[in-house]
Amino acid sequence: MPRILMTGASGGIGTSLRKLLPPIYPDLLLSDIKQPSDLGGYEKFKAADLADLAEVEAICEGVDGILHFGGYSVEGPWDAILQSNIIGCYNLFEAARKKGVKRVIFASSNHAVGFYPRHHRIGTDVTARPDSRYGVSKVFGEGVGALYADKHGIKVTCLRIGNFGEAPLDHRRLSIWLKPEDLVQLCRIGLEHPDIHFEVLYGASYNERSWWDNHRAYDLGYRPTGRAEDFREHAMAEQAKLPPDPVGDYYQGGAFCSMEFDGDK
Ligand code: 15L
Repeated sequence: MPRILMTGASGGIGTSLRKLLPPIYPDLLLSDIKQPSDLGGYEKFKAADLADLAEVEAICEGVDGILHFGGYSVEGPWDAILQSNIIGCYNLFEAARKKGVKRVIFASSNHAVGFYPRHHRIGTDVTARPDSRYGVSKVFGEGVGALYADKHGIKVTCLRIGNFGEAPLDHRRLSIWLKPEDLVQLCRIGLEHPDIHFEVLYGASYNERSWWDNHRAYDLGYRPTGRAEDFREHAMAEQAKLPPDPVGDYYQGGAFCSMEFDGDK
């Protein structure tokens, strides 16, 4: 039975996956800088600060595969991004190498490519166009993942996650929504598929308005069950409550693009 480590266990994605993963991976070790407030007696948890290599090595001991959801999950001050997503991500891969971890799933983000316009359909092989310091850190993470796959033989899957949740929240999220159960499928592909060396996949459900060519995920067996259009009315009603955002509404990354924006469209 493989031992799986999930970082970011107290975050949004981690909180949801803590409930969905145990039937598939009963030997699940949870980690975060702080313990989840509702930790169950049956759950195993070890705290670690990603910015501290020794602490990260300690949680990687005896682990077969890592789901790396830890780190700063939105745009933020440079120092916070630097500690959690740059140093923290490097530490995660380096600790994995030292401890002989075979597979890593890295939670990348749509914000690694957020400055592609919405009318531009992109695959996973496009040049990075990050829309924020956060997006830059995700490009960095994909780069570190590629290095550790090619140089050290770790099987790495980077998931450019759209918007994770029970339902798409607005017009933009109809294109990028990711249902929790579909993320579980993608994690399983990364942890189990025999053909993985280094992959970048989009973390999106079956969204008719998608801007992304995610055929590689489908080739690896991905069959999403979430359909964003089933929530269209609700998402559009929520969109109607939002003020217009000429920059954010033009680019894939939405408000991450318009934040601090003083460029030219
Ligand atoms: C992300 O990468 C963030 O983690 C999440 O909070 C959302 O902002 C999401 O992208 C999104 O683009 O909607």
